[in-house]
Amino acid sequence: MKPRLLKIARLPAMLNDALNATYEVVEADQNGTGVGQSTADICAMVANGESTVSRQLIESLPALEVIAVFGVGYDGVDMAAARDRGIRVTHTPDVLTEDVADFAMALMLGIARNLRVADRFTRSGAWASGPIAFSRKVSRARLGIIGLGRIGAAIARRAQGFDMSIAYTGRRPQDVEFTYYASAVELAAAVDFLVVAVGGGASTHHLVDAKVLEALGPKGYLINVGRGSVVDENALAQALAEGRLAGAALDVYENEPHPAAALLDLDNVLLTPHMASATWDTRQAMSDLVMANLHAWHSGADLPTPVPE
Ligand code: NAP
Ligand code: 8YV
Repeated sequence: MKPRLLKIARLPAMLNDALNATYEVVEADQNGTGVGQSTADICAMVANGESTVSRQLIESLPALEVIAVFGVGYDGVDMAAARDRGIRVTHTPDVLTEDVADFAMALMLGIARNLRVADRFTRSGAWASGPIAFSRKVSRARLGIIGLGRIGAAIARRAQGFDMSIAYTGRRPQDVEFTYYASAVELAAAVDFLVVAVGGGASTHHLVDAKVLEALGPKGYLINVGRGSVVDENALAQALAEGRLAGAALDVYENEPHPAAALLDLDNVLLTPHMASATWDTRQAMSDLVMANLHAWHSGADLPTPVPE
């Protein structure tokens, strides 16, 4: 008989196929609701960056031993509850870093150079009535990165190719050539483009609030490829609508899959559906890593990529 696994994420076919070959897969929504009554022998779970694995869900699964997150961010998992039960948690670091950094650059260029408006302008025929309005130069601008981790550092490397000056904030300065600011407000005041590359959780909740947006100012741009919870989305929508911020490009939101309604009609906003790591190559690599972690857990071997805590 196949072991039973709970899946609380929409996963690519390549991973679904691999899971189905080894497990009897039980499905529920991204919070684990709808899992039904027969939970007693579920021993493994697969979640993703949009899932919430609450203490209540963990406690409802008495045989659960491992949670494999299809993604690097595991802020959705109640780690204290997992620890209390001795449940192992794994994630997929490194394999997605390049794609997410590439996408951050795409968002930065896209919003600064007004690609969304330009596409509509070209298609609608408005071009025949005159040229499009000027946009904002990215090369040699000042970039600020919140969270100089794997992804933040990869963004910095790409930005060096654009001759941008680079500054960052984090919990502590690192041994790097970039300028460190102790707070997000100080960083925001010193840059043109502020990129969020930090994960979610209590310590980063609304790290980008009204004060940070004010410091970034009417010529500043915010890009978020980290987590929606890091940015106060209502404060952001207000600042954008009132011209107190030049623009924003967001891949992640406080309440996915529902961006704040106030953002939807604004032209100075570029919105994408949490897709920064969604290329064929990377999704294959993430799928392989999820399976490698599950196989290792199953055979009692060392887990390839346990979460660091
Ligand atoms: P990482 O290597 O752990 O980097 C996170 C960085 O954030 C670390 O350098 C850390 O630096 C900093 N940090 C942590 N807590 C902080 C705090 N309270 N205040 C300020 N800085 C803090 O992780 P990663 O692989 O780069 O991934 C980062 C995040 O990107 C993930 O957690 C996930 O949320 C997000 N992500 C999004 C997508 C997407 O599809 N949009 C895809 C992949 C990942 P210090 O320790 O020096 O503070
Ligand atoms: C994925 C992510 O899109 O790695 C993360 O933390 O948020 C993304 O890579 C996500 O896990 C799939 O939903």
